[in-house]
Amino acid sequence: MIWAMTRDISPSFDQCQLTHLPRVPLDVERARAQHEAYEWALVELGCTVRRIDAGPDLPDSVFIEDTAVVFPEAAVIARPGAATRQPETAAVRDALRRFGMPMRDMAEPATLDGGDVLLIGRQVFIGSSTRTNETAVNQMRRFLRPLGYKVRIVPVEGCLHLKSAVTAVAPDTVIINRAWVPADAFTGLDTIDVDPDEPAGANALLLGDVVVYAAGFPKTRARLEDKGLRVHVVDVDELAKAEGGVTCCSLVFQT
Ligand code: CIR
Repeated sequence: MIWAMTRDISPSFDQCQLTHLPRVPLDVERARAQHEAYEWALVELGCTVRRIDAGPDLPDSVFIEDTAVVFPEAAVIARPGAATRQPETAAVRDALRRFGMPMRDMAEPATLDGGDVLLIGRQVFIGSSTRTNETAVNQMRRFLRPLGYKVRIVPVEGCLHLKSAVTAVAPDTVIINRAWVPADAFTGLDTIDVDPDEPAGANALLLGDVVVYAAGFPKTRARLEDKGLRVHVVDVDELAKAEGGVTCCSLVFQT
């Protein structure tokens, strides 16, 4: 069974953290409608969605990807880099525990947002960003080496997370904005560049052989489709005003 854990949008969503975008008014109801449509897209693509309640005082809690990284063997509970986001992990830990999976907790002074972790096969790329530090990378290495994963640290600049700059669109292919992340970190994989007019277009959620992708990047979408990839478009522009994308609104895992 493929699960997608999501989290409701908080009534305090408009107080979200922002790093690279100016603060603009957020329409919480519109964001809710887009979030629900996103959940239905995941259902259509074969996921069983489990939505957990929002924290009323946790503005960014909809961006559940940042609170944990779920590997087939164990879940790692993150320690988000923004202090306001650290209380988000408790409810996610409880929800994941119900699946009976082994759990590991990142420990202070490590900080890591799940948006900085890109898993491709047995390779784990971790973005060194404003949210994720080297201590976290070392802790991940200690958790993951015995499981046979190779951990690689990748510098990220100009955007929030590693997965703002690069994500997988097929088992051996990434979509990338090489202005934000060095492409040579991904040698051995095929790369598709974002269209220069769409720098934020590198965030895609690969579900089986379908790429879930934001409607806001039509030129980059054409590049994906030209490569023969199946793309399922979702409209998430209200969530994007809070610096969210398609990966960050779910934790997808298999049991
Ligand atoms: C934040 O700054 O933490 C949120 N406003 C956005 C988080 C987006 N997360 C992600 O892309 N993984």
